[in-house]
Amino acid sequence: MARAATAAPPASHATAKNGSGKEADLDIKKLDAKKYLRFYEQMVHIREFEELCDHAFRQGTHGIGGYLHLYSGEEAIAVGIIGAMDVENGDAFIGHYRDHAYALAAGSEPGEVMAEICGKATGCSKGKGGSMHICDAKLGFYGGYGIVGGNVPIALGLAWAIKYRGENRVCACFFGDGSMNQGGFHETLNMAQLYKVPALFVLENNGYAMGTSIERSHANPNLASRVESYAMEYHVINGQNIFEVHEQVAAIVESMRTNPRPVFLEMKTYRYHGHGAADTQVTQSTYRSREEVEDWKTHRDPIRLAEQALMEAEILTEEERERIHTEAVEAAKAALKFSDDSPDPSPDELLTDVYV
Ligand SMILES: Cc1ncc(C[n+]2csc(CCOP(=O)(O)OP(=O)(O)O)c2C)c(N)n1
Ligand SMILES: [Mg+2]
Repeated sequence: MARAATAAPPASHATAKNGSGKEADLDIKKLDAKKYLRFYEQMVHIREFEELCDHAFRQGTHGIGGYLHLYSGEEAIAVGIIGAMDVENGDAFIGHYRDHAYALAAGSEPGEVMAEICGKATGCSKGKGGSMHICDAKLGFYGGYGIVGGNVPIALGLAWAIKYRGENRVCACFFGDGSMNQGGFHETLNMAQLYKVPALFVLENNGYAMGTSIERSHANPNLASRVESYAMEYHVINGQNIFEVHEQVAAIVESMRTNPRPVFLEMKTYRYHGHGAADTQVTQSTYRSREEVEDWKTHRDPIRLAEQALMEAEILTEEERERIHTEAVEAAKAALKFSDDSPDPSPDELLTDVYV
């Protein structure tokens, strides 16, 4: 039997007012202030890192070739969920191609992530993967993945290994709404539930797969409800609110350790940039209106929401806020400088670490 969702998802993502169903009733003052200050700081660092990536892509002189998919607007999901995982004890996670934030949230070196995006030898995949293939196995991050939905069956394998070895770990898998119409997604969910593997399936529902809205591509736009056909437990969460994301997911992850099972999360969210850096549709407004983008940025920005709540609770001061933003800008610049100063991969490396 599927457990009830924590909130009924709205029929239409784009018109949803708060990005989720019921808002969790959280007293910020009763939460771990230090932890949420760290999460806030991480989100600001990720935002500045990505905004600088966008700038560097457009300058065209830093070596970012081909693809660049930015996560701006969705930061509370990576930070809140990876923050609920036990990286030191080997929890695993795998993402899709919008993947810089997963590595940064887990604690990867920003310089190495930037160098990978720019194709440098010092990159975390030695410059051979690029933006879509950031990977840091020592932190349990099994990588970004370019094939839509292709990472979902791999997560099943990672979770199955945990179960087979009788370990107390969990595996999280991040993917977009576009993945849910792939065949492998459905085979995976069926098997995950059948074998009760400790897999957390994290749908980042940002309303669009490239330029196609979920209403145009999903026969049932109530996405979380689709996993009822696998009798899988699911929850719908406001992905813009770090407090809601983290508190709810931390409790779910802990319960998965004592009661191993797959759980599906639908995170309601929004991406600010175009699908990839080559997609300038935000300004051209061909598949979504400028007003819609502005509305999310103004009323549902994860950083702004966290900032307001932390300041109201007198956990964050204006001085601290300014310091965090300044340091984040400097850290992003330092990461780009590290990449700029790094060599290109040597031609001798062409056939190492790759399948031939
Ligand atoms: C199997 C496959 N089909 C098509 C593509 C081209 N493609 C790349 S991203 C994308 C959209 C996916 O959107 P979604 O899963 O919602 O993730 P988001 O970009 O919104 O984070 C498509 C169709 C691909 N990479 N892989
Ligand atoms: Mg999407």
